[in-house]
Amino acid sequence: MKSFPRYAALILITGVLTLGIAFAIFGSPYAAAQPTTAPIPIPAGGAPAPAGAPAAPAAPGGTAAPKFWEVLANHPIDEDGNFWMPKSVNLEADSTDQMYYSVLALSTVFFLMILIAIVYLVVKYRHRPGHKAQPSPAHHDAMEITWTVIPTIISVFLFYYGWRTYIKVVTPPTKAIEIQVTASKWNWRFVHQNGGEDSDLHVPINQPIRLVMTSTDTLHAFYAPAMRVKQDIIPRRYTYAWFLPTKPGTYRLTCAEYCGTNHAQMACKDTDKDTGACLRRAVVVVHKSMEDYKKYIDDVAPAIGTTPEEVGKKLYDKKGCQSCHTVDGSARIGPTFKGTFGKPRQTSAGEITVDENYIRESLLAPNAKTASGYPAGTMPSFEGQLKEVEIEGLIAYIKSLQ
Ligand code: HEC
Ligand SMILES: [Cu+2]
Repeated sequence: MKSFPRYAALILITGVLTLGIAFAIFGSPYAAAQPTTAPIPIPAGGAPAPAGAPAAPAAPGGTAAPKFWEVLANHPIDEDGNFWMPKSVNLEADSTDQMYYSVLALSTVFFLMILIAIVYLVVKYRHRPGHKAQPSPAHHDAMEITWTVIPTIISVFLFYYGWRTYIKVVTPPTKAIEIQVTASKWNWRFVHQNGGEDSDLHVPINQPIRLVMTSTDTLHAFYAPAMRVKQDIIPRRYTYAWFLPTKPGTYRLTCAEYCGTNHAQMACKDTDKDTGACLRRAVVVVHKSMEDYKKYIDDVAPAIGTTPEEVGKKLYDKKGCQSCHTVDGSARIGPTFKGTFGKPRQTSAGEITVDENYIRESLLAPNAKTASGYPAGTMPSFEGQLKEVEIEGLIAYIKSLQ
């Protein structure tokens, strides 16, 4: 085996044979793409709250008792795992994990083999008195064929396995529970099939979940480590991700594409007043049953029959106002909403009074008058994103915060 063409031929033949055998045993990589789980359709249209429904029971302290899904979302992260990564709770990611651990094991074995050989040979053939350097043999056919054929088989098999896994990951099932995802600076918006929306992602167990994602501003990325899903989100374009959750719980959800100041705190729910650190980030909640998921989406369905103030309070959370504003009097990137209504405010257009018209203008054309002492051009325009009743709701909510 002295010539290059012979080596090339050896690698080619071994490679093609390995690939052929992999196809014969495991089938086409594309065949694995369609998940077998039957999807459950979600009924369209949210259940409106009955007119005159009694208010939620008040907890001691005057605040409404948290809903079951709020309790789940506020629950500490449930992920367990090992030194390498959190345990996968996505059925479709198991093959990815197997691949990862196989490659890790293979690399370890080869690393140790080579390392031991090097140490052994360095010691054995070290320079010492009475020993002369000897010319090394130029070729050893059996050895060269061995170290060509075995690595070729391993690499081609890994290639096949990776191909198959990749196809599975990038081909979302056409029938799945579909959730629209809009990423923005700095919020997540998950809209369910009944129109219900939230900045946490809630999904049922044992169902394929398909995310249809876009961004309103810059690049973001959806990353749920326990689901092994990481996908860029691109403005003016849809990208997809999908997973099949297998274990109820509360899991991490982060943005994995640097998108500005609050990148690490997209849809932060609770900020430490002193340090500004985020105390509760957005999460993925896997509900223990389809019934619980349905109850949840009914709860977050577009509100009919709630007071404008309640609508505004909900929107404050859902539209991500809380990533720049507060309701407790402390300033964030933007002014607090507490105690501002009816008060004078210095703006780029002189002193004005914070009233309904000013709030409306701030929502739809935020740059018309910029509050002095705050960065201009930071407040996003919600033009086209808020219904009339929602603008009213936000105004009513800000008004109520005296
Ligand atoms: C990306 C950060 C950001 C987000 C998100 C955001 N705002 Fe603002 N907002 C600002 C900044 C900064 C200002 C002050 C500068 C200005 O007036 O443009 C401001 C100003 C305002 C004002 C004028 C307040 C005053 O006292 O002068 C109102 C009202 C307002 N925002 C409402 C909202 C509402 C309601 C939402 C959610 C639907 C929201 N904002 C989301 C950054 C943000
Ligand atoms: Cu982001």
